[in-house]
Amino acid sequence: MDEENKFNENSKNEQMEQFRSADNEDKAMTTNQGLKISEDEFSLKAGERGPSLIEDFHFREKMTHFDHERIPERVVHARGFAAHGEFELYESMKPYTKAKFLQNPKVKTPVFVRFSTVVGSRGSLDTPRDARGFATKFYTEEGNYDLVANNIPVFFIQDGIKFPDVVHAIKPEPDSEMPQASAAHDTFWDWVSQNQESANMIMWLMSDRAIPRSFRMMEGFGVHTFRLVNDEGKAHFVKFHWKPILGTHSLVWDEAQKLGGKDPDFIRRDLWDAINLGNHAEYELGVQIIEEKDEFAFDFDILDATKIWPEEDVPVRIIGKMTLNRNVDNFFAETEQVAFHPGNVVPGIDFTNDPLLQARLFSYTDTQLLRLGGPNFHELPINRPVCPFYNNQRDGFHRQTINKGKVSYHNNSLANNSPHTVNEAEGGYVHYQEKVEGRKVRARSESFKDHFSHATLFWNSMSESEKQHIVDAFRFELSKVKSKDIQQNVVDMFANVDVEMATSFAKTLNATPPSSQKPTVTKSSPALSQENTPKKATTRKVAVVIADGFHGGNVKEMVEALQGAGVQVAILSDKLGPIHSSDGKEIESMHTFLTDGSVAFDAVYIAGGANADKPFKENAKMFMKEAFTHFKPIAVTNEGKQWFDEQQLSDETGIISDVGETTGFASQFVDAIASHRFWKRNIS
Ligand code: HDE
Repeated sequence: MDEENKFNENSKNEQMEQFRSADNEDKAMTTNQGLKISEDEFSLKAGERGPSLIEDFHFREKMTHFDHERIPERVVHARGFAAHGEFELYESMKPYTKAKFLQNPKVKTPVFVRFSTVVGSRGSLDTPRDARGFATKFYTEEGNYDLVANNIPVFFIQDGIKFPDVVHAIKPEPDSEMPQASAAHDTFWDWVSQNQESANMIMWLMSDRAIPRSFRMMEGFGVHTFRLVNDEGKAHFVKFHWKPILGTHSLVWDEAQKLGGKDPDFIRRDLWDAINLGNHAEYELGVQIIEEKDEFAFDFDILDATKIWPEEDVPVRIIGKMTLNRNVDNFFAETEQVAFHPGNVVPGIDFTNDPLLQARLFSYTDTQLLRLGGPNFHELPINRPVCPFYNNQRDGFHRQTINKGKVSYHNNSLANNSPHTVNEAEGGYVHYQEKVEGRKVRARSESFKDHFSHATLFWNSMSESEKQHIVDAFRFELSKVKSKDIQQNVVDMFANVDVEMATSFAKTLNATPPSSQKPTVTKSSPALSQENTPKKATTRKVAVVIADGFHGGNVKEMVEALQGAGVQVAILSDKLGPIHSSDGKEIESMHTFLTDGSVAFDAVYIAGGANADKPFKENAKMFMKEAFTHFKPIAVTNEGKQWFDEQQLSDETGIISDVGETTGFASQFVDAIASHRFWKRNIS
C-alpha cells in the first residue's frame, strides 16, 4: 500500500470492524466461556419449589454481569450523543502548522464527535438551558488529535482551579439533589455574583445559544488560545471555530421546557434521524490567527478564556469541512467509552499558558482513569489511534494487548533500544520552546481584570428579540432563586453590563434597580447575533395536520412542494393509519395529537378535514396556537383557515393562508419555513 492511501476517511471504520460482534442470528446461546446453554428462564433449584443453588454458574454469570453494567457517568457533560464522520481540508495550512492532517486538501481524516449538555445527569434531558459540548476526535496518521470544544466561545472562569467550585455551584444542590439539569437555583447565582469573571459566559448562557434547536445547528469553539507551529518552528496563536452549514439556530424557552417532557431525547433524535435519512450534519472549520508579535496588541489578554476575539477584528478563515455521516453501532461501546483530552495533540499544534487550558491538561486523563477503570482505556476500540503505537507501558486493569518479549524499559541493549525515540524531522513531538520566566505566585494577571467589557459587547451585538430573550432568561432563572440578597447581588453585578437590562429584570424580582451609571463600551460584533446566520428550509420538520375529509389536492400539492424543498413532512391526525380525503384518496398518519405537540415541529400546516369532530378541532386549534406563540410559520387551508380565524389571534405575521386558489401558496410557506421564526409577531 502506498503511503498516500494508507490512511483515509475509512481507516477508523475498518479498524473498528475487527471489534464488532458476530451476528447472533441462528446462533446457540452460550456463556461467556463458550458453553452452550440449555435453559435461560429458570435458575437451578433443589426441587421445583426449593432454594436456588450457588453452583448455578449460568445464573451467576448473567446476574454478575448485569450488576456491573454501569460505569461512573462523566462528572460534567454526562449526557452526550455522538456520530462518526470525516474531515476534509479545503486549503493547506502548511504556512502555519506541520500537522499532517492540515497539509493536503486531498486527505480526508476520520472523526468521531460527541455532543453533550454540561450539567444534567446521563438520564436527564436534551433541552435544558446549558452550554453544549462539541468534542471532536480526529484519527490522524500521526495519532489522535482532540478538539474538545463547547458551543459557547468563552468560559465561566479564568483559572482552572475554580472549576470544581463552579461545577459544585451549578450542579443540583448537595442536600436535596435538586434541581436537575438547571442553573436556576441559589447556589449557582450566589457563585456567579461572587465570581464576576463569569459575566460574559452568563450573558451567553442566558442567550438563545444555550437552547440550540439541533446539534446540527450549533457553532463550536475551542475556547482557548492554542498555538499552530510550522516546519520552521514558527508559531501563531489560533482559536478554532466550527460553523454549521445550516446556520446557528435555537429553540424558544417555553418550547425547550415543553420538549423536555414531551421528548427528552429531542436533540439526539434529531441527529440520529437526520443521519439515517442522509441529511448529514456539516460544519466548516475556521481559524482565527494572531501573529506572536501581536500578543499584546489587543485591549484584552488573548490568554483569557472569558474573552472572544471579535470576528470583525480577527477574521475567521474557513479551512475545511466536517461531515457527520454515520451513527454509532453501540451507544455504550462508542459514545460512553470515548475519552477526549485537550492534551491529545499532534506535531504542529501546541498549548499556550491560558490557566484554564493548563488545568484541563491535567483533569481529563485523571477523570478517565476513574470512569473507565484503569490506565488502558486507550485500547478501547473507539479510543485507539488508527496509527500503530509502541511503548513500554504494560499491565493494568483490562489490558488487551499481548506485548511480546522480556524488554519493557528504555534505554535497553537487549532489544536494540526499541522502541526508540525519533527526532522532530521524523515526526517526534517537540514542545514549542516558549521562553518563560517569573516568580512562583498564586495570582491573577492584571491583564485578566476586566470582567465586563466583552459581556457588554455581546449585549450590544444582540437584536431586539435576542435582547428580550436574555432579559426573560434572567427573569426566569432569578425568580427561582430564593435568597433576596443573591437576587440583588446579581442585579448589581449585571448593571455593569447594561443598566437597562439589569433594571428590566430587577423589576420582575422586586429588587432595587441599579443606579443609572452606564457602561462605556459601545462596540458591537454583528457575527455574534443569530440574526445574521444562514437560514434554510432544508431538513426543517413540518406537521401536516389532517382529518378525514381533507382536501386531497391541496395537501398533495403542499406535501410535494415541501419535500421538493428538502423539508421533512410528518402527517399528524387524531389517530394513526390511513386518513381519507374528500376525493377518495388516503394518506397514512404516523403521528397524533397525543404523541406529538407542535413543539416537535418547526412549522405547521393545518389542512383540516370536513369530517373533523369537535375534539379534533379543539386539538388542532391548540396545536396552532402553541406554534403561534413560538413564532413559527403556520399555513392554513379550508377548515384550518376557519379554525385560525375563530381564534382571533392578534397578528397574521408568518401565517400563510389559502382557501384553495392562491397561487404560490406552497412556495410562500417554504419561504416562511426558511425564515424560521417571526419575532415581530405580537403574541400577547
Ligand atoms: Fe471540560 N471536562 N473541563 N471543558 N469538557 C470534561 O472530562 C474540565 C472546559 C468539555 O464528550 C471532563 O472525560 C476542567 C472548557 C467537553 O466526553 C473533565 C475545566 C471546555 C467535555 C473536564 C474544563 C470544556 C468535557 C468530564 C476547566 C470547552 C465532554 C468527563 C479547567 C472548550 C467530552 C471527561 C466528552 C469533559 C474538566 C473546562 C469542554 C472533568 C477541569 C473550557 C466538550 O475532565
